[in-house]
Amino acid sequence: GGEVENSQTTRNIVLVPVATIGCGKTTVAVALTKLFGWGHVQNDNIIGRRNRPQMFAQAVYSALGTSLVVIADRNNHQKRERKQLIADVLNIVPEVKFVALQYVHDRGNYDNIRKATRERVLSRGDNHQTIQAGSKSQEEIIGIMEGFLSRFEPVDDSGSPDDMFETIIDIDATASSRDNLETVITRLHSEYPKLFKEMPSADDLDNAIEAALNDYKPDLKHD
Ligand code: IDP
Repeated sequence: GGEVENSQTTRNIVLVPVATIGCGKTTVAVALTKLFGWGHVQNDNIIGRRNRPQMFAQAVYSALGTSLVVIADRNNHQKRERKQLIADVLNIVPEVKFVALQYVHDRGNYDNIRKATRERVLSRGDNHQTIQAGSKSQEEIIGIMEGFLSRFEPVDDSGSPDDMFETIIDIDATASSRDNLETVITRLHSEYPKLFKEMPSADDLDNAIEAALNDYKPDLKHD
């Protein structure tokens, strides 16, 4: 949609992180829920083994019933996952707008991304929704992380499915979650001003990230 349409948007927005393990997407998602009361769907909200991708999309749809904005918190690092999520949500509710939160993965920057994400996950990995660090060796964890890195497909809005994103917000995977939270909020505010009543202060952002880092108790699904 165009500018006028966007400036009137107040609901039915799905934020779709595009990331690998340890980028900080859950931390930013939790901070956003603390600041704005938005919905947050994680894979570990999904019970059972069958049809998990469809159930994830269903949970996103359900959360839209009570929240203006819902964060679809999984890696969505391949086009196949993004296509499934977008198609399944649109199938239930056609008027949703999708916004990518892309943790940029330029191949030339992989060593810096490895350094940042490993440091975060290996120091606090017991609490990770995808990796239970305590029960795995460092090598196994690094192996799982490398799998996500090698499969990562950048958002490419010149074709399907990424041309379905109305807005693409690029995020620095090596930056702090505090800075990335600000990047996301600033850009959302410029695209969808009606989403916000009062903008949070710098202190509010600090506090939301600190609380997100402290609260952190997800669980251990592998998808
Ligand atoms: P992910 O959802 O992208 O895999 P998170 O689970 O949010 O990433 O973060 C991975 C780990 O790094 C968590 O233990 C989290 O508490 C920690 N973390 C996230 N952001 C920061 C940061 O800015 N500084 C230090 N640690 C962070």
